[in-house]
Amino acid sequence: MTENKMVLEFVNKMKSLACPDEVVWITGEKEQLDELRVQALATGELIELNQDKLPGCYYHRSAIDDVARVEERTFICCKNEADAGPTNNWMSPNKAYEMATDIFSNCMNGRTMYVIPFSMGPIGSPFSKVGIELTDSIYVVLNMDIMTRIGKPALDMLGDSNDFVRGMHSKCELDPEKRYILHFPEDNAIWSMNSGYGGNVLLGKKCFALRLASYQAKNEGWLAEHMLILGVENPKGEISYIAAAFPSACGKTNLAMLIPPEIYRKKGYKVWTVGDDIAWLRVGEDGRLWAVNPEKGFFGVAPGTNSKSNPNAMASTKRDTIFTNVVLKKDMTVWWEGHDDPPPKGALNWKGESWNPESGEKGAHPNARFTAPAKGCPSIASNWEDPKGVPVSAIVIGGRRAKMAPLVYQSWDWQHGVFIAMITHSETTSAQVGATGVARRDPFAMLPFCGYHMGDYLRHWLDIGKKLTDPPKIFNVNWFRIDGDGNYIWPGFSENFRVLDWIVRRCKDEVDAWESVIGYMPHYEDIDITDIDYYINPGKRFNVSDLRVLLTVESAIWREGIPSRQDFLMTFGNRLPKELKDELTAFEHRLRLGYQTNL
Ligand code: OXD
Ligand code: MN
Repeated sequence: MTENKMVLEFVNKMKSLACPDEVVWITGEKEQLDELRVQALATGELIELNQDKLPGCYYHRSAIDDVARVEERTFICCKNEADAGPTNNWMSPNKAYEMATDIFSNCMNGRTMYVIPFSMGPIGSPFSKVGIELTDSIYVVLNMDIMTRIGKPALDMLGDSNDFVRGMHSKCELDPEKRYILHFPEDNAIWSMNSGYGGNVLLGKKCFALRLASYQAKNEGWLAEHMLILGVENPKGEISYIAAAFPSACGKTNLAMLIPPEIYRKKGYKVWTVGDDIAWLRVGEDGRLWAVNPEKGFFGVAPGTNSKSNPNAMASTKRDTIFTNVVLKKDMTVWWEGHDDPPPKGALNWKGESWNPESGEKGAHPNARFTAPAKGCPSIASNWEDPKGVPVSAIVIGGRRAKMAPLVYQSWDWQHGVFIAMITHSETTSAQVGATGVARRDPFAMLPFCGYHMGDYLRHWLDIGKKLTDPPKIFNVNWFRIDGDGNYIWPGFSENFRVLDWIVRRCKDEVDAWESVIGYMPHYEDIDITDIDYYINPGKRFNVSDLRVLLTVESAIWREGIPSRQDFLMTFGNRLPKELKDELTAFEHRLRLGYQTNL
């Protein structure tokens, strides 16, 4: 399929290590993928769903101890430990290769090695990059087909270049003790072993499009970010694009596919989806920041998705979708907690056991996923595959904070925006193994995904800002504040449009703001709460006093955070950009002075 010597050499080298019975090159042609699907159905790796109700849809169950990203077992293997920085696990490349060579040795005996050439980004776009993933999993091949542009076109785009990511994955024995996700940024290589969970094994996604790409982006002068991309169309037909970074399972997919509340729809507002998880961003010749979604599908969290929280995701998953770890109903359709339909009787839970909804046990795993093609999403932007990308007017940073962080605020400028992103806290979710609800600082939602020293990464952000003559404005949002009874104060979901509207109007200089200690805040009357729908708790009415709570800057609580912010910044040592240290000093000074009014 290719004459690229480096590609052939890589495949041969890995073949002699893993010793598969057979090597199959994935061309991307339908017949080949259909044939693989038949094989996966025969072994039980996939289960066919009801093709009348869910055409082209299949079901998969992972091993029960292999359901999320393993951050503790994810390593950046660069020569110099200091270059991985304080937020990454590090292993020396020699040790990592030695250990992994041992684990991979003969791991594909009796199996087939699939060679998947793939492009991250539209074929032919100047943003796009090629990878080759070797795997012994048909589930991986079929998911990569949904999530990336696979096969011959990717190889043709590569030509005889050596600029491709070398990805090696094997399920091996799915042994959690030997599960490792190893990144070699200096070799453009990823080795992933003993897992079958998407985030660990669809190497185009987190491993390449974020960890390796962020390293490449630093060297080549662009950005690879954990961001959704959406377009807000106003009644005049003007579209403003927003790129938004939120940690895993904090609603990026829902925000990317949002349908505006009725009062806005009636006026002619629309939201267009460009991407729901990853953005590659470059400085354009016009001095603006341009964004491309390098993926081709959505690997979304199923629980909580329904026709109220995300009708577009529901529609996207009606065909050609792979469901993982959800509930399998008797009629061979699927269900999860938070689904529109009532909990089904006589169904199997995500572990394949018969499940009684009254047992109190969850039927779907909280990190159960759907892999759905982006082109099936009703809100997909007509230009989502435009090779030149879309121009970004606003960057939004978000976290999941029960307290303190207000609904929305805006940075003074780019540098202050990078500072805000740096100190943003969020609580952990089920997308990663480990305790949920633990607050951690997660700069740009990149904590688990930055492939190099986070201090250098923040410096790179500052440098990019200097190249932009017309930079996006930077905002922070928090949809997750809770009241004294533990209920969410803000209704979220489509009602988040009310905040997006303020953001877009700020970008167009159409609305004023007041200066608080943390940044520019909206005046209450500028967030329209007319007919706001509190559907997650229909007994509750959202009113202006709730909005006041969400827009109050509690300086005293921000002040209490001073030591922890300082400690976090200290971890970057001398790689912390001086500008950000100065921002911290200025921020603390403002907090000590305690100036703030809500007027
Ligand atoms: C994801 C994640 O799958 O962030 O997108 O875990
Ligand atoms: Mn993600």
